[in-house]
Amino acid sequence: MTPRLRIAIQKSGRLGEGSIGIIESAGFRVIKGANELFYRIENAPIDLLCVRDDDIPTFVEVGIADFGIVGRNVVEEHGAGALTEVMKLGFGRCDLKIAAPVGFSYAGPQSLKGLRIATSYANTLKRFLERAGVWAEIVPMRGAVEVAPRLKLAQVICDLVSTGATLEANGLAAVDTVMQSEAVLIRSPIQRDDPELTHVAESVVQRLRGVSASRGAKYVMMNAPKASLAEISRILPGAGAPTVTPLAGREDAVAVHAVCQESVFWETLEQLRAAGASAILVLPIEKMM
Ligand code: PRT
Ligand code: ZN
Repeated sequence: MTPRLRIAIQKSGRLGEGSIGIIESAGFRVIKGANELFYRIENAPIDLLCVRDDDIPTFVEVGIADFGIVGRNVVEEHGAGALTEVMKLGFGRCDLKIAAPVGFSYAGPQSLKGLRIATSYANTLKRFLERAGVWAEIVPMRGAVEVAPRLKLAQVICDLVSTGATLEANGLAAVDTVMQSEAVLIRSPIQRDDPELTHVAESVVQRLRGVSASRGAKYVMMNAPKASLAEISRILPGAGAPTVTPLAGREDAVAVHAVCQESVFWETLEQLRAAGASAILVLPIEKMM
């Protein structure tokens, strides 16, 4: 039987869809068969191992999976050890934050001294407190951390926050950030000695890099007075040197094309217009390598 590469992904939950989405955007066709543990990739020797997110670092570490897609927060809590973070994938963004009842006076980690802090991220919090040289009592919880202060289980919590709605609904406010997180691709320290698999692994990395680079990136075109080229380059978000080409019959103006790595907002277009640009087009980019 020809060997197949394995990528561990979250079975369901917040990262499940995004993980399958990015793999499909990379041109790998996912077949969800009757087997709930494995999904097959139809057009490459790859299987997706669908598990709980907390188990992904272990599976990748011991080489049961060659790659994993998981929140950086989960890797950090597990301990990165020999795992390599290959790249950020641009979805599942959230922050691990310290939050306290509204009105709590916080002047840095020192304010946590001697308090009880409820969290599902005991290891990560412990390292944060150690770095700050602060001792506090960590109260480990599996879930519903946000109710701990109301139940007098802890004065403060350390939990993931994305919109902040959960904190607000529980009368809490974020006071500090322990770490920023998003879905990342991790790679096993155990390389399988098979040239075909090495080739497939490289293709996975290259294609995912291309997909995450092209997401959010836009191709921007416009006509612009030669005199405002410098200003226009400055306004274009995350663009390298733009391509500048002559416009037929126009001495004073040029066509400007640029790939913008960051979001292009209406405000950006207004600024470009104010700088003299006209006929501005913003196009999506499908693939990038
Ligand atoms: O079953 P399994 O163990 O696989 O899943 P799980 O329940 O442990 O994890 P899941 O699916 O909830 O989250 C998976 C990953 O999504 C996390 O490890 C993070 O990397 C990422 N992520 C992104 C989040 C959030 N945003 C998030 N908001 N994970 C959890 N939350 C929770 C948070 O814990 C809090 O309860 O959402 C609530 C806060 O959200 P807001 O929007 O109110 O701020
Ligand atoms: Zn989990």
